[in-house]
Amino acid sequence: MSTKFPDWNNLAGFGEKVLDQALGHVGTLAGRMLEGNVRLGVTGLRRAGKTVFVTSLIDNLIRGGRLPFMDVVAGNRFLAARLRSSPDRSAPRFAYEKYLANLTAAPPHWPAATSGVAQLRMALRYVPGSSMRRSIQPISTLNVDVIDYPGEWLMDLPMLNQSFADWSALTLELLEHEPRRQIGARWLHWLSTIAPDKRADETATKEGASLYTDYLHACRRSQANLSLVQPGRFLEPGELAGSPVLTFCPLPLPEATARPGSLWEVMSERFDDYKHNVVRKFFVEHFSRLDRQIVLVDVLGMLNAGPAALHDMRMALTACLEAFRHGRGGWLSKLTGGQIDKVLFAATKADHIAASQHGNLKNLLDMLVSEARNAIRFEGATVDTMALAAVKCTETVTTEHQGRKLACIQGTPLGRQKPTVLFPGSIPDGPDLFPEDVAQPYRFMDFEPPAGVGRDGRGLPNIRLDQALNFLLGDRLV
Ligand SMILES: Nc1nc2c(ncn2[C@@H]2O[C@H](COP(=O)(O)OP(=O)(O)OP(=O)(O)O)[C@@H](O)[C@H]2O)c(=O)[nH]1
Ligand SMILES: [Mg+2]
Repeated sequence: MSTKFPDWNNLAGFGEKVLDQALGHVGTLAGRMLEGNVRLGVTGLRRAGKTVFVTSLIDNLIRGGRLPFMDVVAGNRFLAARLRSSPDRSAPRFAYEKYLANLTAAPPHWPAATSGVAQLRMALRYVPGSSMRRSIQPISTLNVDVIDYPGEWLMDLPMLNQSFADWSALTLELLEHEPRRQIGARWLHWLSTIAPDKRADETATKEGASLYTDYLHACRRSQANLSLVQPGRFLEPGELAGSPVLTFCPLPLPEATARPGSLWEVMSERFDDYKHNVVRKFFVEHFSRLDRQIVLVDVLGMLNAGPAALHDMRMALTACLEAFRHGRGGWLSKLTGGQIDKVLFAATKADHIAASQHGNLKNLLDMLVSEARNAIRFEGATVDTMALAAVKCTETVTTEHQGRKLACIQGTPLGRQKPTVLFPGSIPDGPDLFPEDVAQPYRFMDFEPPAGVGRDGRGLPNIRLDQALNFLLGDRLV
């Protein structure tokens, strides 16, 4: 039997390989450890443009050809973006591929309305900006979890700090004014037929909740396009559709103390159940874990709907913004940890107006969120506002009318086949938005996505998406 001596040269080579591999592993591990994570919340009331915004954000990051003002792109440091599977299974995946297919189909169409929360993870690869960071890790990764959820759910937040009696009184006060009084006439009539301190009967309880839900839907469908609609899950039930937890409504305070088993007590218990098992659950599972937030606002739709809509949207935004206002140090921080440190309010669909009007659109949004903005800043978060379009469907063109130059837009109005040039109207630069002598001062139109959009492979055309992303993620891509 011959004894084989080890080949020391080879062994040394083998040792080197092992060392290389080990170092490689350490490198990968260090890389993983150095990977950043950021959870970005995208919210807004129904039809604000959340689905289209998230689709365009993902598409533009993957293709990277239409984000010139993102610092990481401008500095030639952005390498690529990829979709990744999310380690978090608490929400369904955002159906990016389906929505992009809708937008880029022939003919293109907008994605259908969505409900509930959806999320998606992307990994962004980039070269760090500082040489020190580059020497530790030449290529860095930022994992971005995008979480799309209805603004209606956010509006429920103030309920957590209210009793059933407080909430009922506030809600009933709103119904003392038009247009709500008329919209809620059937439910108000039902209220006049019941006695909250009398024994609850399940049929009456269901009838009250159902009439109240109809009232909320009618508020939103109304000409005034009312935004302040609570509880949010009555309109956007998500997975709770048909659940008994949604069977309650506000009641007038009974004169005598409500007895056990009374309608007041039953409704009050269900309200508490809703607060604890629905509102609190959403805040703990999703909202509390967000780092950054964009709130999309359809300011132009609100202008079309008139002064009642403006007033209501302001109240709705104030209710939504409670979440950020008490994010640090307040009662909510005990629940959420309050870690959102950047909030962007964005007026969507800026392509519905000429580019020269974008400044006024931004100013109007500033005015709508001014109170909350200061309060959020006071809590330590950075806040900004901007006018943007996730998918740009028009071009600004200048035409002449009776010797005057007019800033018009060219695009295909919703439901039509051919592009046309039209004057969309303008937004005043002051607070006098609804002059008394004009019945309907605004008629901003909706547009079809442009034919062939996305085919150039550069990412969906947009307005200021890069600036929005720079504000929301730029400091994490340095
Ligand atoms: N021109 C234009 N229209 C837009 C844009 N974003 C949204 N829209 C319009 O707004 C509609 C609603 O957009 P969505 O993204 O579905 O809105 P959402 O907030 O997800 O709505 P829900 O799913 O109902 O809550 C679309 O069908 C388009 O008509 C945009 O950037 N430009
Ligand atoms: Mg949607």
